[in-house]
Amino acid sequence: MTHKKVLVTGAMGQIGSELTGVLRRKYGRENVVATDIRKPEGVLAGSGPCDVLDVTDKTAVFTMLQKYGINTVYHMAAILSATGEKHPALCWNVNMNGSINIMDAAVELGLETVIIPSSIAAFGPETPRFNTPQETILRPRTMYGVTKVCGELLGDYYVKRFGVDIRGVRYPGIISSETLPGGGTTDYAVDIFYKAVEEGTYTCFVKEDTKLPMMYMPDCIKATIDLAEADKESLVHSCEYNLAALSFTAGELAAEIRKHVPGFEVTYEPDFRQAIADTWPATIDDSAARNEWGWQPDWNLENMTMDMLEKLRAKI
Ligand code: NAD
Ligand code: AKB
Repeated sequence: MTHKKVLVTGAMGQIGSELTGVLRRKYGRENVVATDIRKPEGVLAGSGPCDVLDVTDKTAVFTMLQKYGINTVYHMAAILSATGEKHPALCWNVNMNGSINIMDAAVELGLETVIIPSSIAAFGPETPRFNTPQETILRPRTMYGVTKVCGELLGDYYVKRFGVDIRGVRYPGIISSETLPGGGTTDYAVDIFYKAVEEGTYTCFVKEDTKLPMMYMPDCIKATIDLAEADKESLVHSCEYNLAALSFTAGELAAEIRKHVPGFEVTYEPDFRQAIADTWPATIDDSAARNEWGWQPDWNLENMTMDMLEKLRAKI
C-alpha cells in the first residue's frame, strides 16, 4: 500500500474540521492538508498543512493536488440544503462543478481513493419514508438534493467508465459539538443543545413530531474512514450507501435533553425548512453498508445527549 497523502476540501466545515483532526492523528499531521474557500484557522491551521482552495476552480484544484502529492481526497466542500434553497445557482455551482473537478482529478492525476458524500436529501416525498431502501425513488425537491443525486450518478459513471475509486455515503443529519453546522435543515438538532446549555429555552424551526435520521459525529467520522479504507472487492455500491444510526422527533430530542436540563422549554415555530424536512425519510435501511463494509453505529440518543451536553458545558 502506498503512503497516504490526504487532502480535505471544505475542511473548515462541520464535518471537515473534525475529520481532518482524526485523519492527522491516523496518517501523520504533515500528510493531511486542510483546504477551504475560507482561510483555515484555529486548531486546523495549527495542527498541519493548510491552504485556501475554491473547489469550483479546476486549475487551482489540480495545482493543489500536485503541489502536495495527494493520492486521497475527502471532498467535504458543499452548500447545504437551507442555504441551497436561498442560493440555488451557487449550490449547483459548488456542489456539481466542485465534485466534477475532483472526479476529473481522480482520472487525470490517478488519485487512489476519493470520498464524495451524498445525503438523505437525495430522497424525496415519493421515497418510502420508513426503512428507506438502498435502491429506491430519488426525486428530491431541493437544489441541494438534486446535486446530491447527480453527484451519486456521476460518481458511479466515473467509477464504471474510467475505473477510478470514488465512494460515498448518504449521511443523515450530523450532530456535533466542535463546529457549528453550515446552513442545513437538520441544524436544529445541534442548535437545540447550545440553547439548552446557554439559555434553557429553544425555539425550534421544525414541528415537534418531525422525525429525521441523525448521527453523532464520532459515528460519522468512523463511517467515512471505514468506507475509505474498505476492501474494494467487498464493495458492490460506490457513491450512494445508505447510512443510519438514530432517528428521533424534535420532541423526543427535547425530552431527552430535559432529563439533564430540568425545566428546558422548547417552542415550535416551523419556517421554510419544515417543507424540506417533510420530503426526507424518517428511518433508513443501511443493510448494504453493514453487509459490504461492516458499518455499525456506536452512539444512541441517550449517550449522545449526555456527551453533547458535557462537551458544550465545558466549551461554553
Ligand atoms: P459545512 O457547510 O459545514 O461545510 C462546508 C465547507 O465548504 C465550509 O467550510 C465552506 O466554507 C466550504 N466551501 C463552500 N464553498 C466552497 C468552495 N467553493 N470551495 C471550497 N470550499 C467551499 O458542510 P458539512 O456539514 O461539513 O458537510 C460536508 C459534506 O457532508 C457535504 O457534502 C454535505 O452535503 C454532506 N452532508 C452533511 C450533513 C450534515 O448534517 N453535516 C448531512 C448530509 C450530508
Ligand atoms: C442538511 O440539512 O442540509 C444536511 C443534510 C441532511 O444533508 N444536514
